[in-house]
Amino acid sequence: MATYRVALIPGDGIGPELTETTLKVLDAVQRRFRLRLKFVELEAGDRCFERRGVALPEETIEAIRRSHVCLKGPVGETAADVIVRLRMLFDLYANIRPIKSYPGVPCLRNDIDLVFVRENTEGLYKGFEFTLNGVALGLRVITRRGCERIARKAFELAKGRGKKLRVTAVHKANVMRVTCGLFAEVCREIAKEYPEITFDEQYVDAASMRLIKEPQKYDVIVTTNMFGDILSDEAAQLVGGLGMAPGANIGDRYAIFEPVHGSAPTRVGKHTANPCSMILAAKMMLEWLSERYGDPACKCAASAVEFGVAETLRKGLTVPDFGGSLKTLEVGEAVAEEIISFKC
Ligand code: GGG
Repeated sequence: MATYRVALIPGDGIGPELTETTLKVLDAVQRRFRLRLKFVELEAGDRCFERRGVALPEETIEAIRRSHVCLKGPVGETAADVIVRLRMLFDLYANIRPIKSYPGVPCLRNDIDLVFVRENTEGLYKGFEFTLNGVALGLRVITRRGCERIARKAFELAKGRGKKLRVTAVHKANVMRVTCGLFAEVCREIAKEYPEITFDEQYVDAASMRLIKEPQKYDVIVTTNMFGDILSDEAAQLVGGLGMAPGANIGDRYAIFEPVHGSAPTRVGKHTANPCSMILAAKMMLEWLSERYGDPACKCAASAVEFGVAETLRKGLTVPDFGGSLKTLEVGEAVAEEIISFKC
């Protein structure tokens, strides 16, 4: 039976509540399937900064390096010092954010199933910002290599999903002719390697509108860093909000899984936050482990977690935001129960 070392960062705000809940789910996974997860709890984020004057300590970075994978809760004001930095340090160039409607969740339509493939290490989030003679400047970095690898990731993902076989590149090449121009040009080039996949392009402003008008038409959306961050929050609202939005930061060697949202400080201690974002991030983590290590137990476990989430939502076993009466941790317990009876 395989054992995986998981670097675990509970984070800030509602992060520890979501982490405790997700651990309940992963405990059921280990009881039901032939796999072991050895968690190594690590510090990072606002609380860590307040206590130690550093948001991302060296030992956290080193522990992630020594782990098979990392599962991270949300962090607050220090997001740029933690997750944005980790993406650069570990070259986690692909930010995968699925947007999917689940039965029982109040959402715009019940047939939404799309995924954002957001470039994660370049663009305006590179952090090249400075002031010069009273003028604040930010550099937007777009490289051919960065565009090639994210575009290829998007096409490979579309092929693997085998659904609508469509990749939509979202950019603003009519205005940002050089940076978005390069991104669009490279996406078109890579599209030629995948003749079985329909490729189209949309300007980011039009895409933000069409996401609301006809979200069911999208399959895989590939885009640059900041556009992807903004559009994926917008799209999450179509399927019930950020509580339903998991995310993966993936490179060639390392991967970090997290809920898309922030630390929601105003909700701390109420125990009403929807934990599905982090539970579904754990499902993505199991999927990645299954692919990376060729482990069928992880694949079954990932399916079980998604089944558990879908079943509990369908039965109304959810938090008050979705009309249920469960606390955050109780949602995890309900998902865990479904996992124990899941047939792979
Ligand atoms: N709007 C959701 C949120 O606050 N997410 C945390 C965040 O800002 N993460 C940085 C990123 O994903 O680039």
